[in-house]
Amino acid sequence: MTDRKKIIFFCVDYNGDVSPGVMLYVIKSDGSNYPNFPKGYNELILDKVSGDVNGDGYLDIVMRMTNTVDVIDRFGNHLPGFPVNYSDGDIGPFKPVNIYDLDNDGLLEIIVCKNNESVVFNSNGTIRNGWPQNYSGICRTNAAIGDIDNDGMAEIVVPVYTSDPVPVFRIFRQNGELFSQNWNFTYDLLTNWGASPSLILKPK
Ligand SMILES: [Ca+2]
Ligand SMILES: [Ca+2]
Ligand SMILES: [Ca+2]
Repeated sequence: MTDRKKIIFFCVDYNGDVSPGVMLYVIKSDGSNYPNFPKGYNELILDKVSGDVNGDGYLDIVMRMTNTVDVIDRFGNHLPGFPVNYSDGDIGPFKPVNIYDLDNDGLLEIIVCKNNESVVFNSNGTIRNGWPQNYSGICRTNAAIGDIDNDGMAEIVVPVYTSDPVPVFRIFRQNGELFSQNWNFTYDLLTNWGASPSLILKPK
C-alpha cells in the first residue's frame, strides 16, 4: 500500500537542556519517522505549510521561523536560495506563512510578513518584483489568497492588525499593487486579533 499521508509537527524544548531545541518531525501513517527526520533547528518554527514549491512533483515544507524563511524538500535538504533571513527583531509567535502560485507558472510563491510589511518570495528565495509592501501594523494571521477578479492572477487579502488608527484589510495584486483603495476598510478590533479572512470563489 502506498503511504499517502504524512503528519508534520514540531517540538520545542522549553527547558533549554536539549540542543538543537526545536525538532521538526515528519511521521508516516504507520507511526514511523520519515527518512532524514526529525530535523533539528535553533530557531522557533512559527508557522509551516507543505506544497510543491519548486514544481518537481514532490511536496516541500515551508517554514516561517523566528528570523528566517526556510524551504526543505522531502529529504530535509534546503531548496536552492533558502533559508533567507527575514526578521524585524520581534520574536513574537504570530507570523504566518502562505504559499500560492500567484502567477500560474507552476511554482509556488511564499507570502510572509513582519512588522509594517508583507513580502512575497519567489520559489528560488529571491524577493518578487513589486515587494515588499509597507503599511502600518502587522499581519498576525494567515492571508486569504485567490483570483477575486477573474483575471488569471491571484490577489492576497492581508488582515492587518493595528491599534492606530484602526485594523484594516489590505488587498494586494501579485505584483504588489493595491487591488483597490475601496477595500482598505476597517472592522471590529476584536475580530482581527486572531481571525483569518476566507475567500469563497465561484469555480471557473
Ligand atoms: Ca518540490
Ligand atoms: Ca508562481
Ligand atoms: Ca486577479
